[in-house]
Amino acid sequence: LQADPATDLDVVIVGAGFAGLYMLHRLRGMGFRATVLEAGSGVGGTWYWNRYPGARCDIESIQYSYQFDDALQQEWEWSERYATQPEILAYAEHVADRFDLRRDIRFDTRVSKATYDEAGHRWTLETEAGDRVTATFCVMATGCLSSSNTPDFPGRDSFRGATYHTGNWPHEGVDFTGKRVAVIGTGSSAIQSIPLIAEQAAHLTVFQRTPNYTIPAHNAPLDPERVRAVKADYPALRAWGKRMVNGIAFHPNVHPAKEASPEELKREYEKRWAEGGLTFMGAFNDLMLDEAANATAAEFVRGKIREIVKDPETAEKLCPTNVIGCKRLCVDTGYYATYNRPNVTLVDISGSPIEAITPNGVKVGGIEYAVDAIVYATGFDAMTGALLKVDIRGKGGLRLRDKWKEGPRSYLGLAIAGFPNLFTVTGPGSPSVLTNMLPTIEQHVEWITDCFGWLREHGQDRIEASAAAEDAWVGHNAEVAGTTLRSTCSSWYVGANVPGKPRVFMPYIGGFPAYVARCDEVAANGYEGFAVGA
Ligand code: NA7
Repeated sequence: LQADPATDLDVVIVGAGFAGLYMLHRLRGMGFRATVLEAGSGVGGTWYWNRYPGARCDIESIQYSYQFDDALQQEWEWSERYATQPEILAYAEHVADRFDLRRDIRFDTRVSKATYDEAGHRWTLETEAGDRVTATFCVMATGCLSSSNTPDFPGRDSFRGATYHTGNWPHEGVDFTGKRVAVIGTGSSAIQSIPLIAEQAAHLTVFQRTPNYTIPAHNAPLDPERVRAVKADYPALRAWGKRMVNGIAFHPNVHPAKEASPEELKREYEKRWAEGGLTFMGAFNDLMLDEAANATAAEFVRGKIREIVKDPETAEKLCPTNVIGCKRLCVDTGYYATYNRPNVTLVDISGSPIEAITPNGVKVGGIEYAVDAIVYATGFDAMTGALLKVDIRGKGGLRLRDKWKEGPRSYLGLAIAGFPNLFTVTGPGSPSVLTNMLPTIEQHVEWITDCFGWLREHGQDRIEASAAAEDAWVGHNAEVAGTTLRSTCSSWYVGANVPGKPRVFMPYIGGFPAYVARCDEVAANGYEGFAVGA
């Protein structure tokens, strides 16, 4: 590879979350010169920013971790079944220190523009501070849920109290003691934070546009016996996860709900509810394929809500009516029971949206709810938001924002036609958010870095996805998305939470094994679907 004399970089990586950290480590090991540009003051990405009370991963800690280094996975000790944000952040920091990564990460550096120079085959990245970095390759490791979404309610800035977004929480924490608090939104972030905010606040008012299904986490300290058993053969657990559509090692039921008796349905759902977590959707194999089958799982959860929540009116408001698992299932600790507290009020805004934020609070249906603090748990401009915040310009000055006007298009979720030498980790078109993110990140990083190694071996320094390969991948994505119930509701998977965002099912839903097989096949065939040159 040609090194730029000014910056001497082969690869510039944007983002120091789990993707950027491993990318840097692996590139170094291969002898490439790489630097990471990171907007935050520390590593961890999602886990650096999302510091709201109760923030946890909804994948078990023993599986939500790197596997590229056996000593790391053997030595690191998770304390709970589902790790908290501080513990995951500590893990990211440990990885950065263990592999001495920080010396090649520029913190507090937000990238504003990335431009491809066709003649020189190089990318130039500009930062908000006006610095420039050039490199042969640019890897966007900017995350899927990293660009927060705050609805533009009328009067939003007139509020006199404190305002927070779950995805951008103050590092020093927030004390809600004695305060009247509003939480807007009932997605995963709200569902995790509401029980803890309710314990502190004088009064909590939750504004719910769409109720969500959530399954108890049954979180607990990790059983040392289980940890010992896993660590005795960690590769076996990892390999099992990789055989699963969602990249998580678990036991899905191979039988359809449609053929189960009412007793069998109840037994299986009770068992999964008692186990807790996302694997609830593995209760039967047709839950995401057949509406009638899905309805049996949905009705079971509604039954649980009605059992837990004492006030029948509140319970009904909390009961979702849409397909279960269409939006990402939530995993909670004491969420529904929180509505039994005398200091918690649920306001259903499904029929009457928030009219305005006033100096005193939130106004809905002509009623003003006076509060001291507003928590926006309103989610993210998912998958494309962080990429499009950067003004990315490819061949002929083509802007990614223009290319993706009708929705994101990519080849394998890794590369984009018209944007040579640019790669995205967990980009739209990759299975990313539908899988256990860590193994998916590792697969992407290994595929991309192997590609760089292959180019070097072949004396090449230019690679671009062809429009035909991209079209075929986008078509295949749409086709598989159409086969499941997952694309049928208004979720962030289809960009529905951001007004004006084109409705496209963004992640690849064909499953982790099928995706890996396709990526491997492309590489084995000399990077089929890519144009390669020097
Ligand atoms: P989500 O899951 O996108 O949830 C955002 C919530 O905010 C959701 O309940 C939305 O209601 C609500 N929302 C968004 N805009 C508005 C407006 N304008 N008015 C009222 N309510 C609104 O984000 P999270 O941060 O909770 O979780 C993101 C992912 O992180 C999650 O899936 C896990 O993978 C981890 P809506 O449902 O759109 O009606």
